Amino acid sequence: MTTDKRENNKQKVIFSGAQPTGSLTLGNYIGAIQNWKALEDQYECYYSIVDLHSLTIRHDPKAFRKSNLSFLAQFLASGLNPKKNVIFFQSHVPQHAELGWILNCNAYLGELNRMTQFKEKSETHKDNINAGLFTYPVLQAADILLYKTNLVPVGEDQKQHLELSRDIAIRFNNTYGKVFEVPEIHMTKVGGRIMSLQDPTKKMSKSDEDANGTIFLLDDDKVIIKKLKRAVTDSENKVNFRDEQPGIKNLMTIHSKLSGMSMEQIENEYEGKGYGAFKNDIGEMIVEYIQPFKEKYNEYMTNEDYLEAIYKQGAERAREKAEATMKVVRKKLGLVKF
Ligand code: AQP
Repeated sequence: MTTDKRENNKQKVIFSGAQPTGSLTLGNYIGAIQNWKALEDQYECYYSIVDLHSLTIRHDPKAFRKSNLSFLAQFLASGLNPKKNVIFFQSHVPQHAELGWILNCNAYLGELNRMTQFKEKSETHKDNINAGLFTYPVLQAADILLYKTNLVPVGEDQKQHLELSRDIAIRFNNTYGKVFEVPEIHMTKVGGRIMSLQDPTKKMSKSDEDANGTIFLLDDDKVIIKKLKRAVTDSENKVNFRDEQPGIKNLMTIHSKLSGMSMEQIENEYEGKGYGAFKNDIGEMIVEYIQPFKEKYNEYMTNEDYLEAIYKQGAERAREKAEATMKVVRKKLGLVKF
């Protein structure tokens, strides 16, 4: 954050995060991270690698540590400027867990039971339906509310969780007096939900068992082209943006986000050309688009000292703001000051 931004206390606050599981997908990038960069000059921005959320899934600690640092490098490679944005690991700011507990005491079982992501994840991780998976959206509310966040740039899948954060903020403010801002969702008009290349009724996801459905930003170029070639389409053989052709609709969305072309322009461009050329062009477009990302990522990954300096500085800045909020929260709740 620049000094100007810190001095201007009217500056609106942005918070968003990503879980350091595996590596970023094209869905994460188009739906959320690509938009973050555009906000850094107008807002006070907090971007977190939400490592505590990843603990809801079983993991290998050694691989997890590597994945955490890799995510930091991926955030930076996406172009986020660490001077203008506060970039940090969630676990380095203990106030997240503290507020998470407090908000758990202000969230209802009934509302958590309605969360569709919990239902989906319980299906995928039948052997480990832990309490953390269930209360995950409350920790997410804490992540957001801790910074008195006004806007949360996320993909469409997070809409329901954000509604819950708003409800919890309103409930807390009404019960104990105003502390939190009630956050608004900030979503891209096109590309808020990029779908799996193998099942266009399902969102593209890091943890999809079928890796062919997901483009990872760190995939090899050849793998990307191959995944595009295998993408599920239909037998219409017409590039049209319509609900009856969900596979093509998804590919057109990706095309439009990367080329800047409208759906109509894309339809005209591929009229009479069939799907082969269309898929191949998108594959090449993705490869070209993420080339600079990959180069920067490789540079950052060779410099662990630099990564450490960034996350330490980010944690300090985040803690300062988080602690200021927690002081008020503790007082409102009647907890004795230490
Ligand atoms: N398919 C998607 N299309 C658009 N936006 C998406 N996001 C995720 N998938 C898509 C947005 O990316 C941001 C970071 O997501 P996350 O790391 O918190 O995890 P997630 O939403 O649970 O995404 P994944 O990829 O599906 O992860 P796993 O498989 O680990 O659960 C969020 O803003 C999200 O909306």
